[in-house]
Amino acid sequence: MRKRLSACVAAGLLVCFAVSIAQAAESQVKRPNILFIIVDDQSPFDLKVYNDKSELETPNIDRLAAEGMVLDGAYHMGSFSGAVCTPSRHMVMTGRTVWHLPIGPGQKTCPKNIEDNVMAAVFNKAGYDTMRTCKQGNSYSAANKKFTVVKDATKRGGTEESGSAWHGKQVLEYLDSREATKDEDPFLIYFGFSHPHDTRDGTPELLAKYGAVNHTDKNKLPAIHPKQPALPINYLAKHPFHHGHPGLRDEVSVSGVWENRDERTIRNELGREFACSENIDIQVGKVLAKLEAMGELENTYIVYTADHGMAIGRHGLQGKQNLYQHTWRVPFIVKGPGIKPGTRATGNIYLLDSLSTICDLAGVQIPETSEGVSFKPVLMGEEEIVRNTLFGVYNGGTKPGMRCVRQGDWKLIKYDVLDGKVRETQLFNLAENPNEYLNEHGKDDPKLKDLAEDPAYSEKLAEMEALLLSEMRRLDDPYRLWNQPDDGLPPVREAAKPKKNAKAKTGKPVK
Ligand SMILES: [Ca+2]
Ligand SMILES: [Ca+2]
Repeated sequence: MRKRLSACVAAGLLVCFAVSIAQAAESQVKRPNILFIIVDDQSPFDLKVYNDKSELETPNIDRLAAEGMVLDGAYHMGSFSGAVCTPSRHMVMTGRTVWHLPIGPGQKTCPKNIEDNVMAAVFNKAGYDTMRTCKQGNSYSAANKKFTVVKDATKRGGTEESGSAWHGKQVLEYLDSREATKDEDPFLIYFGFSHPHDTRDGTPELLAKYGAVNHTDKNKLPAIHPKQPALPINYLAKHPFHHGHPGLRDEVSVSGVWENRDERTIRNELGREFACSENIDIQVGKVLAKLEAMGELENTYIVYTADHGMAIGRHGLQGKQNLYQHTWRVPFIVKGPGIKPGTRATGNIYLLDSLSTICDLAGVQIPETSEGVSFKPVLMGEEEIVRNTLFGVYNGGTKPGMRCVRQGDWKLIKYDVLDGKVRETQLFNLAENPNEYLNEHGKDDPKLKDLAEDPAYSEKLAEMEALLLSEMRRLDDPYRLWNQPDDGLPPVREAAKPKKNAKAKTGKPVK
């Protein structure tokens, strides 16, 4: 009897053992899915995970953060065009740096075969099913077309059909069809939204929640409402000097804001932004629930990010054409296999690192044309950062434009615009002054201001100036600022087409 019992136990154990081996083998062959969520124009400081004072409610994004990792140092490298979306989305699709894109002043350095090496092309070759939905325009259409299933349309309305729910529906229907056909291939879904980019027409319920209205009368100010979000912490009624892009759409003609920077306008517009952002969160929640129901949630890397940040009253600015932290930084949250829940890291990543990183996570070969750095080691808790120095540019207006550089706690921003009429330098210690308060914010604490004019920091300023120049040289910035050597650079011809026999350069990881 005893013998029989132990034989039974042994047999049972054997079965268990065999089952767990089979499960292990299955999980080894089952490659992870990628769900890449990218919203249009969102400051990280709108989200509670980056700013606990924010009134925006995003339970599903909070859930991603609680089950994954939040990166505090995620940046977009910048833009040479007022349509900041366009270079940003080229960087996401190619993994190339801002002066090496297939568009813009550095296009002659971009390899001709770049379209075979964009995000969807790479994952198609690796046997992934690829699908996208996103807004149309201000994007990289040749790369977008490479997705096997494309459901693009610009949806910035306040209804199910005209707003963010439409993008969510495309993903849900795609997942339904995979279920119906029992498709077992891994997938890459690029889940883009058209909001919270203006026009920020929210749904009636969410607008009411944030006390906002879809303000359209240019001759009136919107009413103040107690439910509207508070003014941003670094709000100014006016930026202290001209940003250098006369007539810039985002600063003068956004419906509901125009050139107004008063409290009523800004709080109403933030309420609209929040209404649109919460609606996005609702759609994200539906897709997470669907993945869970399909049993795919645990085997999916989910990225949440934006193409760049946004001002909306911060520093007296409204648009995305500046290099303060609210606009240079992007939200970046990743959940997925091997990522410890509820963790944070600095990262020091660029959005353009996304391609190399999702390839690395999926075991897909990183294309040689990508200059991005995989930050998988950060996600796996093995490293805190992937680079020490970060560079940013905005020069879609007058040239050479704005530049910034960050290293450790220190950040330098320079403005050389309007034919030399504006030549400004700002120096911030972000550990002490994370909101980048200027003298105009009127803080009593002498640390809470721009330190560029303070002789006590002249050595630090010189160090940061040298660092900026070295980054501009390293990244092939075709411009120089007033106080930099010209390096014998030829004048930039803005509309230059790539030369027929231009030698293709492959990419190297950019630290
Ligand atoms: Ca955008
Ligand atoms: Ca398939």
